[in-house]
Amino acid sequence: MVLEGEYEPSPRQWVRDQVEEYEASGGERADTLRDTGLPVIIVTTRGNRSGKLRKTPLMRVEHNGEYALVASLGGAPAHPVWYHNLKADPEAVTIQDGPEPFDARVRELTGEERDEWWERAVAAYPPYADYQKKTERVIPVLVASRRS
Ligand code: F42
Repeated sequence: MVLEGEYEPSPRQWVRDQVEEYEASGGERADTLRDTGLPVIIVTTRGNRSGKLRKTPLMRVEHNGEYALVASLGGAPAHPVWYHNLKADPEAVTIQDGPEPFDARVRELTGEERDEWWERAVAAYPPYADYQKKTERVIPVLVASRRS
C-alpha cells in the first residue's frame, strides 16, 4: 500500500459510519447508498493540507476494472475536497470495491472520454444527470486505474 498515515474520519457522521461498517465487513455491509440498493466504493485520498488519510464513499461506476469518480457533491456549487486532494496528488489513492483496497492512480477526463464515462455514471446512478442541471460547474469525472 502506498497510502500510509493517520486516518482522519469524515466530519459527517453518516459517512463515517458507512466507511467503518464497509471496512469492518470487507464490503459485505454498508455497500450501498442508503436504501437505494446502488453500490458504493470507498476511496482513500491524502488531505492536501493536513496530509491525513480521508475516506470517501462514492458511487460504484466500474468498467473493465477501472472506476469513474464523479465529483458531484449532489450538484453543489463547489467541488468536493477529495477532488482537490486527488488533483494535488493523483497517485495517492486507494480504491476499495469488496474485501481489499488496491492502489490506483487517477486522471481527470475530458472530451469524448469524459462523455463515455459520464454515460456510464448516469446509467449506474441516474441522479447524476439532475446534479449536473443544478450546478453551473461541469462536474469533474476522474478515472481510477489499478497500479501494478
Ligand atoms: N459524493 C460525490 O461527490 N459523488 C458521489 O458519487 C458520492 C456518492 C456517495 C455515496 C455514498 C455516500 O455515503 C456518500 C457519497 N458521496 C458522494 C458523498 C461523499 O462521500 C463526500 O462526503 C462528499 O463528496 C463531500 O466530500 P468532501 O471531501 O468535500 O468531504 C467533506 C465533508 C469533508 O470530509 N471535509 C473534510 C473536513 O474536515 O471538512 C476535509 C477533508 C479533507 O480532505 N481536507 C483536506 C486535508 O488536508 O485534510 C484539506 C481541506 C482543504 O481545505 O482543502
